[in-house]
Amino acid sequence: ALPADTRIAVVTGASSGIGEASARELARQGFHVVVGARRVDRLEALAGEIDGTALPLDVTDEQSCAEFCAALPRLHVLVNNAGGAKGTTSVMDADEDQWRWMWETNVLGTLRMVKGLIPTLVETGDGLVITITSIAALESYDNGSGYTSAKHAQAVLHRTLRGEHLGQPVRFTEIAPGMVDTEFSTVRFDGDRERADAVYRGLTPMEAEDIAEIVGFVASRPSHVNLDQIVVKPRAQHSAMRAHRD
Ligand code: 8X3
Repeated sequence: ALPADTRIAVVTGASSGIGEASARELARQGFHVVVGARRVDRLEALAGEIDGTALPLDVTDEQSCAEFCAALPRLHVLVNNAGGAKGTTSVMDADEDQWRWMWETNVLGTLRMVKGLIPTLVETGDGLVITITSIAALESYDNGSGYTSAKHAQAVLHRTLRGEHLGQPVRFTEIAPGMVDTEFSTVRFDGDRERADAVYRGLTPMEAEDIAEIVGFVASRPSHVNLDQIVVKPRAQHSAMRAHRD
């Protein structure tokens, strides 16, 4: 059972990276954090450390989302963090399975979680939805269309909610990071560490904690303040395709 007198936060994709760091940050701020992800071992270890609750969650699975959401009678903060990229190919060489995975995790995953949890956030009386998009939600780049299109769609879904809930006690913040050194590139390149490491070579990327601190800042603003959109990159990154490397 969830503690009765503590504010509750949900973080999806919480088994590593930005999700895990955000869960730790929200716990530090006094939230009881319900962490969701597929990798239950890592989730349970994390929940133990932050005195939170681990619940299995696969955002690509409707049933899994429904069961997860049903376990939350009240909620203050939802962090839509689950997502990712698979592959880098031109549109002409697009792999439909990779596209399906990216649209399922980033777009439909977010859709399922907001449909499942916004009623609870509103009913609780002071809700906040933070969606972690990407600078890929703001730019297009060669060989990235499966990911950039999914991130654009996820961001537009998120921004639409802001208008559709105007007048209700729920806030909406989009955080769009550039390069963060997490499992992101290892997943994108299917476990190829060499290629993944090359993404961050010669520059200092952001760390998951850099984004988690922003999540914490957003979650600690007073209820009448809505940070709509935060774009954040390493100093050495100008845009998705242009970075300075030593
Ligand atoms: C990923 C952003 O800059 O690593 O979401 O392509 S970047």
